[in-house]
Order: sequence, then C-alpha cells, then structure tokens
Amino acid sequence: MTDTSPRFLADYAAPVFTINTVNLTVNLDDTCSQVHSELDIERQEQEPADLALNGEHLILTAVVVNNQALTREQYQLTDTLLIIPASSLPQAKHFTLQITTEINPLENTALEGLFKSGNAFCTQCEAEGFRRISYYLDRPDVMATFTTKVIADKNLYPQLLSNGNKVDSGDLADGKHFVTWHDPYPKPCYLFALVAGDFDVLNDSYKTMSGRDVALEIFVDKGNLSKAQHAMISLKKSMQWDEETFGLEYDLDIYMIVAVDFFNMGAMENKGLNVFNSKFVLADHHCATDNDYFNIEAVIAHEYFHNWTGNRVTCRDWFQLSLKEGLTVFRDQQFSADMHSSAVTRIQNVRVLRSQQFAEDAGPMAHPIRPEKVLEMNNFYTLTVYEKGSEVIRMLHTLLGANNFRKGMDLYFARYDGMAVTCDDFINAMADASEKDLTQFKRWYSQSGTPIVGVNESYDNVTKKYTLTLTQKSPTSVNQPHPQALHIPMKIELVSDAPNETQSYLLELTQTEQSWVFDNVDSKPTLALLADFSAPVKLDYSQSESDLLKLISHANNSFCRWDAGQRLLMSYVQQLTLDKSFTLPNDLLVAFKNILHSDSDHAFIAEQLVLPSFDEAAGLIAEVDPIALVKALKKLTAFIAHGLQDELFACYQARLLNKELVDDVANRALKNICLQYLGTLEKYQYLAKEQYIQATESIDNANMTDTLAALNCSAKYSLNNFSSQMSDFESRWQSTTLVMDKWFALMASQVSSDIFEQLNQLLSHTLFTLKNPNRARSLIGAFAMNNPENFHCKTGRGYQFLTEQVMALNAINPQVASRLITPLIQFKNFAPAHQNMMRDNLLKIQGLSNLSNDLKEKLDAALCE
Ligand code: B3K
Ligand code: ZN
Repeated sequence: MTDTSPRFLADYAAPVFTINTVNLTVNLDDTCSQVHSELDIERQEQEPADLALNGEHLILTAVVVNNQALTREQYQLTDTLLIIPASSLPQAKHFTLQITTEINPLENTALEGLFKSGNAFCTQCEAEGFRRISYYLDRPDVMATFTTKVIADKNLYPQLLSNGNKVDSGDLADGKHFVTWHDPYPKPCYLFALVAGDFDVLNDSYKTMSGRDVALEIFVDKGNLSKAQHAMISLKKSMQWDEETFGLEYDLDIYMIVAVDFFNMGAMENKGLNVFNSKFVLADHHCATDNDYFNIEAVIAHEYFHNWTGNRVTCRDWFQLSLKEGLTVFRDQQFSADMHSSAVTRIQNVRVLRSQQFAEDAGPMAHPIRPEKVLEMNNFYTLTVYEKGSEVIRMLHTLLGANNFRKGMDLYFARYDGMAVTCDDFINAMADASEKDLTQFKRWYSQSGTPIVGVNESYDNVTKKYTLTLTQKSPTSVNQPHPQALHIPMKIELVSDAPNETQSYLLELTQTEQSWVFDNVDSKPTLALLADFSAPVKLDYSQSESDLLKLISHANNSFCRWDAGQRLLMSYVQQLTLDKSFTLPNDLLVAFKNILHSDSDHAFIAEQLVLPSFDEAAGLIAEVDPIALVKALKKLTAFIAHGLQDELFACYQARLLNKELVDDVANRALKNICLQYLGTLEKYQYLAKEQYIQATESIDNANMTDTLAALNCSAKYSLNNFSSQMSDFESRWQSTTLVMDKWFALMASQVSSDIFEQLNQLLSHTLFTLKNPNRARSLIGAFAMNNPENFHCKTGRGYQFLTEQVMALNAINPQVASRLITPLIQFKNFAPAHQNMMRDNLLKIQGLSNLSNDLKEKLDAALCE
C-alpha cells in the first residue's frame, strides 16, 4: 500500500541523519538492473534514532552497516521505507551503509526513477524518483557528493553518462564496459542522473567569462544530429546571457544534454547532465514550427539557469519549489524578452497566465505558490508554482528596480551558495540588499487565488485634481477564510488627449482600499492599468468602449494597448455568449483596421489580432454554457473576417508573395492569423488548401509553421481538403516521431461530426501508444484542450472519452493521467448540465481500485462538496 496521507509544510523537521558521500555502481539490464550504493552517513543528533530510508518498487538484496551485513531481523521493510532501528546502528557520529537493490527499468512505464526510452536507459528523479533506484534519504535538504560507476553492454550502450566529470572508464568481461563519473558539487538526489545509449553527439565548447573552456555535448538519436544545432546555439546564448545579466558562470568542465522520446515533462536540470524531452531539442525548418524554435530556446535556457537557481542553491523541502521554479521561469522569460520582442514575449506569458493559471487558482486544486499541504508532489509542478511564482519575482523586480534586484540576487548567492533554503530566505536577501520592507509582500507566498482589483476614479474640472481609488480582494475558501491585503505594484498610465502629456506611475497598493490624488491634470485622463501586467490580478473595472478604443491607439505601454483590445473583445464575447441577438459594433472593425495598418512591429500586430481563447473567456463568465461560448467566439471571428476581408486578404497576399516577408517569423505570424480569419469565409477557403500545398511541396522552402497553420485552419472550419491533406501529411512524416505528434494533435483538434469514431481509430493507429507521454498528450490532451466544440458536446461523449483514457493511464503513467484530467476537475466553471456530466465521470475515476495518489489528490479536492 502506498501512503495516502498528505504532508504539511508546518511539519517540516531538519533531517536526523545526512549523507555526505554516495558511491553508486549501477549494472544495467533491461529487466534486472543492479544498484549498489555505499553511503557515508552522519548523525545530526546525539540521541539514538531509527534510520528510515525511502524506497519504492525495489527488491532489496543486501544491507551492510560498517561492513557488517544485517540479517533480515535487524531491519524493517514497508512498501515505501527501509527502517534500520537504532539498535542495529552504531552509536558513532559517522558510519557507512551499503545497500544493494534490483530494479526493472523495462516495466517502469511511470517514467520515474530508472526507465527505458526506446533503446536507451535514462532517469528522472525529481521530485521523488531516486527512491525508485535505491533506498535513500530522498529529500532535497540532504546533499551529498556523488561518484557513479555505470556498467552496461558495450555494443548496445557505447555511451554511459552521469553527473559531473568523467574520471575512469574501461572494458569488463562479457562484452561489458564501465564509466565512472564524479560530481564535486554536493547535491540532493533529485539532481542525480544516469543515461546509457547509442547516440549521435553534437560537440561544441564555450569559453566562460573567466576564460575556462566548457565542453558542450548534445546527445540525440542516431540520424538527428543536424536537428540539434538550434539547441546548441540556444545553450551558448543562455550561458552568455546569465554571465552578462547576473554575473553567473557555469561551474563544471562539461555540460551535457540528452534528448529522449519518452519523458513526462519538458526537461530536467540534473547537474551537468540535463535530460530533455526530444520535443525541446530537435528542430529544423522542415519539421519544427517557429513556436517550437522559440520554446526550445526557452527550455534550454530554463534548465541552464537552474544550475544556479536550483542546483547551487536548492530547496530545503518541496513546499519551497517556487524558490527555484518561479525564479527560474522569471529568468527564462527575461532571457526570451531580450532575445526577441519584449512586448510580444510578455503578452504570451500573460496569455498563459490568464487562460490557465487563473483557472487553476479558481479551481479545486488552488494553492499558494508555496503550497502548505501535499499528497503527491508531482501534482505541484503547476502553473501556479511556475508562472504565478514567476509573476511574484517579477513584482519584486518592479518594486525594487533592476539594480536593487540584482543586488538582492548577489546577496542571495553570497549567503546560500551550496545550501538548501526557503522562499523566506530569498525574500530576506532581497529585503536586506534593497533595504525595502517586504514583510507584507511575503503574503504572496501563502495566499492562493487571483486577487481582484477594483477601480474608482473622479476628476474635478475646477481643481484639476484626478483621484484614483483602488480596492483589492482575494478570494476566500475553506483553507483561506480571511485573506489579507497583498502588496501589489500597480503600474499605471494617465493617458492624455494631448500627445506627450501621458504620465506613468508606479503605485503600491497595500491596503484593501487606497486613494491617490494627482494634481494639475488638465483634462480627465483615460486610465491604463497594469502596464506590462505589473501584477497577476484581475480587474473589476468596466471601462467604456470609447476609453478602450482610445487606449488601443494611445497608451504608451504596448502591453496596455494590446490589453485594451483584449478587454474590448472579451466584453463582446461575454455579451454574445449571454445574448445571441447582440449586434457587434462597426467601431470594432475600424479599430482592427487601424491595427492592421499601424506601423507597429508585425509580431505585435499579429498578437493584437488574436482573439481571447476559449479558456480565458470561460474563466470570466460564471457557469458558462460552453457551446454558447464556442458559438460566440465563432461569431466574433466571422464578423471581423467579413467586415475586414479585403484588408485581411491584402495583408495575407503581401506576406505570401514577398520573398523577404515570407522568411520572417513575425510576418509568418501575421500572415497566419489573417488566414485564420479568412478561413471562415467560403470565398477564401481555398487559401488554406493552397498554403498547405505550397508550404509542403516547395523543396527549398518547405515550412512547418505554414503547413500547420493551413491544416489548423482546415481542421477548425471542417474544410473538405482536410482529410486528404492529413493523409498526405501522414505518409510524408510517418517516420518522424515529433511531427507525427503534431499529426495526432491536429486529428484530435478537428471539428467533425464523426470525431469519436475518428478518435477510436486513432487510438488503434499503429503509431499510437499511451506509454509515450508526448503521444498520449498529442491525442488526448489536444482533444480535451484544443477542441472545445467536440469536447463539450452535449451528449457528454467528450467527457467520457477523456475519462476512459485517464482511467487507462492511471495504471500506466499516473503523472500523465493527472495532467490530462485538468479540464474535467474544473467542471464548476460550466453550466449545470455540463457540470453534472463531468462530475459523474470524475466519480467513475474515483471508484478505481488501483487509483494513484496523483489522481486521488485531485479527485478528492474536486469532489469534496
Ligand atoms: N525541474 C523539472 C521538473 C520536474 C518535474 C517533476 N514532476 C524541470 C524544470 O522545471 O526545469
Ligand atoms: Zn524548472
């Protein structure tokens, strides 16, 4: 039986024993790998105490203390622990413990611990996977120096990798060989990694700012070498950026990245040996989209940045996860903003936050960025810990200013390098370095839910005073009956009619209600709130249409210009959803025409033309009827498409025909958003068909961004070229795994009356397997998240389909199952009829006899009332 009781932050206690050095020998075999571990243990307290080591799915074959084998009576074993009672332990402060275990990597479909990805062995230990490799004190505040000897068949596994530097290698009997690695930096076991395989390697090097040469190696499946170039360039850019921005240099002589096809998430920052989902490494223009290129660069950077924020300074316990994740996401977002358009990067960050994190924070799994109660740690690698965590760091950056923020980072590393610390430690370093009182700011770490900021303004024509009153309110819940006022940085603009007179301010909202008076304001200004989205809050502020239109064209801050457009569109979506007869105003067309013709950069224009997503809209309308919402979004798209068809077509054509524009990422984005609109009009539907042909067949210019944009358009509007072009696509790409993931996702996103027959066929497609997380996500995830029309169909078949797949995945890979269940647990967002169907399906899953803790935690939260 696994343990089904949660852990609490309040119960944290320092470890009674720690481990100083680890000598691991891993003899690899598909079904019976042997792990021998020698640990130097140090007692932290004088009194006799039992030593309890974590371990799961292990066969224990030997336990030796100070070279003396223990008999079976001298220790206790449960499904999750090896307990060596005080009576079997020496009294000395230091002693050695040797443990031998056997594991079955081939059967490990949960992909935690040691498993096989295709023909290679690899590991994933964060958060608590090391305990599936050996019995250990599997907690981040136990930091040890690892030496790892990997042994395997030399023909099948010519490359044997682990953390740190290679210190020994040689041949062994029976066609085997070994390599020994030593990592000089003490680390928690979640950063341990081991890989064995037969890869192609892309080699390069980087000279650090202090002049040291670091070898860079990217390991990919044979034949994929040319697709690793972009990842390598991204790695070098990240190394340079971290030196320039934070003065942080890489510390080992070698940095390795291995790309594997079977991986539960994006990538993992193991010390010196990152393991990556191949989706975030491999790219060329034939097989990867512009978005893929962007994401690869961002994930490579994120994992690299963890070397300081995560590895050198790590978390004391898992409740502190945002210490490393929020901070590292902030760092990767800043990096992306520096590499590309900062306005567009920021908009994309905010879209994710508003459409997904806000929903999480309003749903049954809402938790503070530093959770207080956890059953399955893997459930807390959330948008809240990551994305809201990053917003919290960004607010600090805003409140302190770039210079003080940098001083705070320097102090943080000076104080805590080599240690396992808490979020409070981080904030204290920031407060001490900047001399700013951050006591109230710390509440962001312990309160959940998206705060709502209300607005009241008045202008006195006689005194020329403008008064702004802001209120704040955080949601209450059982766990949070009395939320307190937060420290919220509100960057605002008072947009004036007279050009150049617009003023910007940073207001610090710290009370539940607070007013500011601005003097000498010549005429009533138009208020632009949340410049750069300075805080992760919702606004309760119905600004008039004319004010929003003014902001679209006149706000100085590009985020405010974009956001005013989104708020205007959102208000139309809302009205259309609630009232079918609502007529859209022509002013909207005028505004969109101006946007299309403005001289902003084209990537920014493209962003302005993108409508709010289904999820974002669903979050803003209580108990929304999903079908009515889909219709409202379609109506709005069609209205704009119809009203601006000439402009959209002209814009599309210009980008199709002009060679220079064709090759440019921003122009592709603009062209493809135009296509999405034009696809709603019969007259222009041939464009999607033609674009597919052009983007696919041109030998020099075959381009995946344009191919997918064309197919997406056909999928969404059920165009009759879709099925033949999808067959063509399949036969071209059947042997390219990552592209076939795109094919499965497109198939599942098509709006079609026989979608369920098609989904069933896809499940039995020869290339489909639930065991591969990317594949499972591309079919099931894409259906549940990108096909709202069919997922929410009124028969409930969509919910049933997801339920069946989640139930199957529960036994295969609980982490993937637990991610995919998200749209169902947010059932309270939807109209009662839908709620009931969704709830019934959740009850069915909850009834599983072998229900994983991953799903149990979410279902219990969702179904508790
Ligand atoms: N730290 C890893 C995530 C581990 C997830 C464990 N379920 C990747 C990252 O955030 O960089
Ligand atoms: Zn991370």
